[in-house]
Amino acid sequence: MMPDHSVLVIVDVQNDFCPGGSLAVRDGDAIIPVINEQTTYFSRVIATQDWHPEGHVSFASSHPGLQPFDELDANGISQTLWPDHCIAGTAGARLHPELNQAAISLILRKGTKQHMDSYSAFFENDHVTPTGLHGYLQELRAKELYFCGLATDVCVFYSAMDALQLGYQVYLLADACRGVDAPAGSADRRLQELADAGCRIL
Ligand code: VGL
Ligand code: ZN
Repeated sequence: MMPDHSVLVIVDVQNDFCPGGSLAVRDGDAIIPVINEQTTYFSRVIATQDWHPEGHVSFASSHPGLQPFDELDANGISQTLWPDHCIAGTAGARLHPELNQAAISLILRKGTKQHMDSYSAFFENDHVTPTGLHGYLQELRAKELYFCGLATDVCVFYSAMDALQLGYQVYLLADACRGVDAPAGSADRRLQELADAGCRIL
């Protein structure tokens, strides 16, 4: 059993990021048994959900003439455009049904504002506006954070990077993550960036 100050953070294991979803990550659902096993070792497990309003700034469909994976300058913040995904309250936004939700004590929803995206579990994409997760973890005296989930090169990456910056000891459970990896090789580069910044890849 892991000590009480170690927390498992499950990032965005939602239907839309799994096969059949609107922004499916290849083999995204293959990590679920691995994550479920990990939950048995932690006394505290939290999860995040990407949770967007309809017409969200990150949706290509909100920008006539632009396509998914195009880039946009949204009020000074560079924004990759995606297919519509994880619309609040829809089936695509639900946690995957095979994920062991019984183990999860907090679910944090992010990306809820129309005009700003939030890849990280800690800060919105202005890198300033907090989600509240750091305050929650501080009150619990959490010191070590173990990250897993989807997608390695987007929300897991930005969450783990912010966690390092905030002073946590950060681990990434590589077998319990999958990346969008477009272009191919970008997920591995992100892992290397995390390792260089002090994240331990397990
Ligand atoms: C994510 C793209 C857009 C993620 C969220 O959870 O990694 N990726 N929104
Ligand atoms: Zn999103």
